[in-house]
Amino acid sequence: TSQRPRVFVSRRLFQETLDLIAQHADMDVFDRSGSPSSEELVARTTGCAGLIAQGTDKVDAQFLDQLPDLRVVCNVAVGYNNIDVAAARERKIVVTNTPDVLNEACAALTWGLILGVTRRLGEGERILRAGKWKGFQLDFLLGMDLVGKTIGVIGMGRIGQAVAAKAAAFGMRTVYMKSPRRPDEQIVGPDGVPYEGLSFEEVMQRSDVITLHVPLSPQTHHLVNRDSIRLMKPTAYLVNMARGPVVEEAAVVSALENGWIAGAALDVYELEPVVHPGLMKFDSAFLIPHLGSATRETRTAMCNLAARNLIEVLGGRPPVTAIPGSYIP
Ligand code: 8YV
Repeated sequence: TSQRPRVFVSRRLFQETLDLIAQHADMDVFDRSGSPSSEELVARTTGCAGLIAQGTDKVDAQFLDQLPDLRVVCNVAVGYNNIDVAAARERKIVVTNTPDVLNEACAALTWGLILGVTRRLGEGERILRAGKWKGFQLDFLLGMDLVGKTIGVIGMGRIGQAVAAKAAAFGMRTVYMKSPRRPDEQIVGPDGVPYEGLSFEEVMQRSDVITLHVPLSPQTHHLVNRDSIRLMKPTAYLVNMARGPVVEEAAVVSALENGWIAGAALDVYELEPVVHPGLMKFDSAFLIPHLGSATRETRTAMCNLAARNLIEVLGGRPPVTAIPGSYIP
């Protein structure tokens, strides 16, 4: 007799999020660790009006064609390169993401990556844990000062601006890549002073730290490649908190091998969870496993925002945070 919509939740969520969804829908939850295969994702979403998805669940035309009852897909991620937004729009399916709630967590850990690679934290910890520390030495594990240096933000959106907002606290000057779509836009820092907007090439050439915060799209795929990485100073560091394929990993390996750059700090990889074996060879690579938004507070907020989007759309109301270009009923 239940008229409640059915939904599939493709990963374990927090209990409070599940409780929220359960007030409004009958749900099936993928309750194992890991991810459902694409077959299982289709099978368990069949007959559902809603899907709570992860950034690694591929939601394309072929997937959607198998799910005629689907009305809304809610990504637990700000990135939505896993979703074919146009294909969803053609099928009148709403798609949502989780912007803003993760800005501070991602920005804070970007500074963690910057400090990690410029101050050689990974190397230091490995030496200490291996029992190889010989005691204080004036010339041991020397890094680079941030004060007085320039940080170059590629992708000055919500997360990029949250990163830039902390740069002055480290005594750094900020430059950023002007959006090719909005060349006249001025972006102002917390002190009311506009940051210096430059071309991609100028940012690569002038910065001591390059930090990437662009979405993955055909335009940004391998934006940092063999050619563009050669624009960087040999003393500069590359940081990627965006999406793996924005960087050609093989080019980073060559750059570390040949001393084209001083180091690289990566949170995301081209073929997660596979990491290019070449990167593992270099202490100048500081590598962490896709942890940008991974705090209890932020992940809870992301899951709850995805649930709110689901509930709003299934209740016949507009979503809270639709992906740009989404169908809106
Ligand atoms: C997601 C992320 O949790 O928000 C994003 O875009 O990269 C992460 O915070 C991850 O994509 C899994 O959905």
